[in-house]
Amino acid sequence: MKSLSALVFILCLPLGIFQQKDNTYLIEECVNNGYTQNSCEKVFCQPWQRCVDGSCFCKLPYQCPRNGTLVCSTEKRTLNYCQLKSLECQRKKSRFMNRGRCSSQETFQVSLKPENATSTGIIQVEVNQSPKTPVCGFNWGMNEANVACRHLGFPEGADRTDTVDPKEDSDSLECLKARCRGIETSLAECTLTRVNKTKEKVAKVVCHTTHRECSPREFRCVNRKCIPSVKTCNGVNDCGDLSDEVCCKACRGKNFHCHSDVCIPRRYVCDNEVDCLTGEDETRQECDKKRAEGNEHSEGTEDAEQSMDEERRKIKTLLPQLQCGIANHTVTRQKRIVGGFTAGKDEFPWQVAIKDVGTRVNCGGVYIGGCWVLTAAHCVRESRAHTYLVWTGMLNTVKQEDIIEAFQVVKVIVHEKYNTKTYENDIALLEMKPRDKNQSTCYPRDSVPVCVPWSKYMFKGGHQCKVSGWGLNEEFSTQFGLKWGYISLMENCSEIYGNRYFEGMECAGTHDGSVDSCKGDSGGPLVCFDSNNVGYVWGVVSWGENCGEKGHPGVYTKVAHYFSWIGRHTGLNHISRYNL
Ligand code: 4AZ
Repeated sequence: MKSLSALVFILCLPLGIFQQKDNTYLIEECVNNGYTQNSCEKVFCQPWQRCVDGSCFCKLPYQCPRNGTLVCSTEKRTLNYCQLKSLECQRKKSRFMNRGRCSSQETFQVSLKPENATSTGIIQVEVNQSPKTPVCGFNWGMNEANVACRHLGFPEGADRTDTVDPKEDSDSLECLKARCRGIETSLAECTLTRVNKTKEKVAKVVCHTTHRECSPREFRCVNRKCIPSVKTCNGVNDCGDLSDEVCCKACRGKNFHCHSDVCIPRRYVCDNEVDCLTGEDETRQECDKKRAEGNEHSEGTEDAEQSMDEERRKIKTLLPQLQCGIANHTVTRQKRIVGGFTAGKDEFPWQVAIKDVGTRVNCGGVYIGGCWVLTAAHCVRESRAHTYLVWTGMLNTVKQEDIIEAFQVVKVIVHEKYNTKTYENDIALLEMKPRDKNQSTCYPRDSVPVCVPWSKYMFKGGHQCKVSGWGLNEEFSTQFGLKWGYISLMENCSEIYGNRYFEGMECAGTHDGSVDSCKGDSGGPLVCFDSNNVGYVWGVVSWGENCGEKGHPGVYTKVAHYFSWIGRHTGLNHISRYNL
């Protein structure tokens, strides 16, 4: 007996430690940041919200698209769905009641059974004075339970779901099948289908009321609920605030892992709505893969029009989107930046050259829209604004092609914390002067703005991106034609450059140093492409230990780190690709 218990002890000990931390799925440093469904560095905001400094904030109703389905609020006001959600988002009491204009008959009430229950019981719905109907136990999951609890006034949602035998509820011959996305605040926003209840179980919830310590085998949600650790990274929003799905190394089961380390359910893949920040859930490749697996999840589409989810998607498509990051991808494979290729026309339509009076072009820059150019702080001085010219539409610095335009610079904004010794915050904005006096914007011909990344989670180590510029090549000779090359993002910059590496910097290069930026490329762009080939300026060429040396990648200013800084100066509307 003694030896057996010792054996059990030995077997259980490592298992216990393993389960306690659950390092297989969760990323601890990320969990510590407390990300939720409101963290736009991880997920898209709702269409009635917008992203400011990494969090989703409520829009004002007038910022909603005008057309859209009219709905009725619990306060009996007729407005469109986005307007209603924006009002509700701002913590006004009113919420969704039904589709269509308000009329006198409509009601929608949710209650618990037994009547004296406060937070636990069977869910009953009363639509338009019809008798109270229980919700079916079929497909009753955490998404639905969280919505039901929110509806009942428990903002954190449910602790558990449960189903009970119909025997306990003999007075109803029907039940309502509920299907929610999980972000709704009222059961009326979900798809509700009335079905004959023969042997069906009915839905029961335990709504979250008091906070408690979580056990070692539980995950503590940001909203302080405890959920079993095995339910993290499973594509289901068990927490109700999504905090169990946004810091995942990998996803359980067949659920989909976004580059931003968010797990989304398999059924969101190839559903015509982009869920991952960089669009990888809607690529041809993923759609083909899903089709090959067969349509296991075809149910739920037939009555989708009843839920407000479809309307939410429609609103998304009606929101304006910034046109940025689209280039020609005709690869001109002409030999030989260091170890790169010569660029063809329209391949880098955001690349600009910055020319100081009386000197050659010695810095690059990148057009981000409006009259704004992003460059390195070490390339410019605020006091010399009037001496700079921004050349756009240029490929060759000696051939004076007629596509080239020169813009004067009205303002240079160098980052307030730029350090000339350490190159910390090596970033600056140039405001060009519109050539036409009557115009307030610049529209450089043959130029396309690059998109500005709003989240540091959009691209990560190993991703191949394009760096471009007129800097020195591998023979250290001056280049006249624009050169470019593929380099990979690296996450071990602090190991390479030690105390010379600071937050807001990023290393990128090739393992053998064969492709690199060099003197003269400074201020120019390192552009990463998302799954739809939309380009984002991930880095600005800043510094490095020599050029093209193995083990010494180039160092770039990490643009995502400065998104708010850029937005503060240019106006967020100029640089936000989504949710204007
Ligand atoms: C420079 O001197 C410079 N290899 C730019 C980039 C790199 C090194 C030096 C990165 O402007």
